[in-house]
Amino acid sequence: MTAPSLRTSPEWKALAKHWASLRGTTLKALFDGDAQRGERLTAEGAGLYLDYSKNLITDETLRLLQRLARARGVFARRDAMFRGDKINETEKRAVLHVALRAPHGEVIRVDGQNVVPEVHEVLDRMAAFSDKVRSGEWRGHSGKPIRNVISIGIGGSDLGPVMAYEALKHYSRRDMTFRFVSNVDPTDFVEATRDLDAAETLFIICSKTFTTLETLTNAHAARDWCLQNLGGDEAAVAKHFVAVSTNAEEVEKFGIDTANMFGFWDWVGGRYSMDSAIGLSTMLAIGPEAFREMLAGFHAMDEHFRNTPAERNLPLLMGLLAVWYNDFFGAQTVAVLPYVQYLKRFPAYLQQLTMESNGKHVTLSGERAHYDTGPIYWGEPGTNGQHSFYQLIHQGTRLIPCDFIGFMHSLNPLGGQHDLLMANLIAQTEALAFGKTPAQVREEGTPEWLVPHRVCEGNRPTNTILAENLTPRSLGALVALYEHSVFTQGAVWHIDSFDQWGVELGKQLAKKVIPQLQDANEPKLEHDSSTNELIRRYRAARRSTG
Ligand code: G6Q
Repeated sequence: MTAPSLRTSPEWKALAKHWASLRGTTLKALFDGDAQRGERLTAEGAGLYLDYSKNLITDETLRLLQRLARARGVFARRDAMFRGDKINETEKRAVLHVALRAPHGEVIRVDGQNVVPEVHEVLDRMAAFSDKVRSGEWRGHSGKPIRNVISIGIGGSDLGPVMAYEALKHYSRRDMTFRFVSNVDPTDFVEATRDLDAAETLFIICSKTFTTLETLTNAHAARDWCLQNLGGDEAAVAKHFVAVSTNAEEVEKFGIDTANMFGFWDWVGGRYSMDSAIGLSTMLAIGPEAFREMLAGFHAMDEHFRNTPAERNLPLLMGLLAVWYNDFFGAQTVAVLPYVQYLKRFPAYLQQLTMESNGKHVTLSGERAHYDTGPIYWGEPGTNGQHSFYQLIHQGTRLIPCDFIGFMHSLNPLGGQHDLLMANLIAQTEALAFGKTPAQVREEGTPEWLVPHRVCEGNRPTNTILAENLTPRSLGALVALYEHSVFTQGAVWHIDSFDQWGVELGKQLAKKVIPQLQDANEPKLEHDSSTNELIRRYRAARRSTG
């Protein structure tokens, strides 16, 4: 079925007209006109508080955005996802990361089969394994307990685990070392292992397909390193390697006992897999109980997304606001600014979640999308970013909607530092919204020639997301919030948020270039002149270093 064109739909046209009518409206005027705005335009769910009052919206905007969501079938598509329908149409797969955190007893069917018991079976095996490793019962080849865990994976099999490990470090086993290797750049592996004792090191090879070049290359490097350092006995592999994959055959070929393989399913997309067995490193770090707490946080947000009316539905609101700025204001990016050092890898994680999901220019019906889809997500923790790129957000020529994320309590209280941190978060949203007028600048005694430089126009929209504490549970809820916001955006745009065909081409071409770099004989190069020359230069340099 061909979807009705988004831009010509009455709901879109109404929003375009409404957007034009808002021109000139300031956040100051909106707040002046409604003393309760900062309390009214807020919502809570799954332990998170969202203040979306500092957005360039009115009640009418919200009404029209919700109407758009309905007309675009967002709610029907959401229900189809939770039901296990194959909404990843280009790969003909169900999209069921929500099943990964479904409690015992829930029934979610894929091709007639309830998948929830399988999910719990894997979770239980992960828990049993984690307990063994954490207690020291699991021994390495030479009889030593495991003290180091290295997770090898890339993309969706790496970014989530890295982010979760950093985010939940406070809850992790501090007497164990956790590292992550993703890049095919040998430096990544060498630096991760240089000071470790192989006898105490466990590798988790995380690869859904178990065919990914980078991961398999690093996994082989790990095996060689282990064998070299453990006397060359192949039997060591069974004690120092486990796999997380959907591909038992390839795992076995690599030499990992499939008894030490933790499975997941084709209905879990890589970038939606940190709460599957791909999160085994997270479980080893924080323990099975805390991991289940994280799943409970995810699930609480799933339930919120599924059951809460549109006007109080956090992911829906955030997704629709992202559409609003992306398509009507022409905003190209969204900044995500966590005011918590533990979330330093959260923006990198979100980059993949958002941009691999919604970076599509073709709709589900195969037509070119005549509107902008996925914005660029980026960010850094506050307050660091304030001393770096915030200048552009405050005074640049581009509109950058920002998500500020903060927690009421610090996990590492130190004097009044947490107050300073949170004061900065709150003050930034105030400064971005209301700015500083020329009159205010003059009042400070600023010479006239400097006045324009010091004026901040304001009207920079922000969301503020607050939770009590950074815990496994609140992290789960936060990640699910963004997952479902991404879903909402993709559903409005009628794109497949769950495929990633665009990443294939580069991989295919690299496969052709590899032998051309390594060939002992001069290869016949038939690329464009730039690519040919880059290959020649690299070959020449490679020859000169022997
Ligand atoms: C994520 C993508 C991609 C994938 C990696 C690793 O949604 O599909 O980032 O996770 O390419 O793939 P494997 O897990 O199969 O090694």
